[in-house]
Amino acid sequence: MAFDYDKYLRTDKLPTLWCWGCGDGVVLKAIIRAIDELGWDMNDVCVVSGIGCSGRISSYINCNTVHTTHGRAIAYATGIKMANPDKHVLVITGDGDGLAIGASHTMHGCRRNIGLKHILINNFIYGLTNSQTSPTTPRGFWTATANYGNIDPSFNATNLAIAAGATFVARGKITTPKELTKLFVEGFKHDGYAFFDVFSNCHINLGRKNKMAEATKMLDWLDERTLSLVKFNALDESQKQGVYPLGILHVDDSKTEYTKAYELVKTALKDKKPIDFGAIR
Ligand SMILES: Cc1ncc(C[n+]2csc(CCOP(=O)(O)OP(=O)(O)O)c2C)c(N)n1
Repeated sequence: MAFDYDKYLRTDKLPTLWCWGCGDGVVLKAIIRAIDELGWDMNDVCVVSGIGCSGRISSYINCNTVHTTHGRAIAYATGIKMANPDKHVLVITGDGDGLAIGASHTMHGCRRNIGLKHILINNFIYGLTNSQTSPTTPRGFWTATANYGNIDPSFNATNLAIAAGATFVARGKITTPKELTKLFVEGFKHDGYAFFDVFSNCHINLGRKNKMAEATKMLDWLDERTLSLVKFNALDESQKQGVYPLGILHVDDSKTEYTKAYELVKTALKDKKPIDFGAIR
């Protein structure tokens, strides 16, 4: 039997505003499949997004949603999770949203290890606003703000998340949606900050302006620059430049999730006793 996506969608909002073939739809479907597999009640799910093409996901999924301001989704989501620790709070950002204007929020969400599920849809460009350089735009690419080619080095989002303290860090891509769904299932179960760097396409505002005239060329480009973690680890350091490992890259179950640490603050206040810092890892 065909999977019933309509059960999880605001069908009155369709068709989407996304360009035909945009990876944002693949990510939305993978999120829905993962939620379905986990058997979550949509009343217990909150999807928080920033501004960008990626941010439109919160308009289409049928649960509690907040479409916030550009770069501030993690801040809103932090407040929502603090007030509702038992709810599943997913955050959707673009690479501009989560790594440029909102980079510090991403870092501090990771540092606190608050139990958000942060899906960063990485299409290597500011898509919605027509091709400005983002922190992940590859060097040499034409953008609207780098007409002679981007000179900035490109951010590795998963390295940033691991260094900042996220306790579940993974990379997936839209050309392998089943694997992406599996990553979401694993990360959504994680009790701490789960960060997903999801490589996606923007064939309209990046690909076709960078010698990838056909939409599928950008999908090929995504596949050429990604490989399994096992294969990646077998490469020499010099061969690792410009290629990115896929899969679960980092898990640390030993750290206390932030809302659980905050319970100790509440107890200390109630009992008028010092916080038991020995209980926080
Ligand atoms: C404070 C603020 N600054 C700038 C903008 C304009 N703006 C909207 S979306 C966007 C970038 C979108 O790029 P990205 O976050 O990578 O998401 P994508 O559209 O590619 O999914 C910008 C600069 C805004 N809405 N608000």
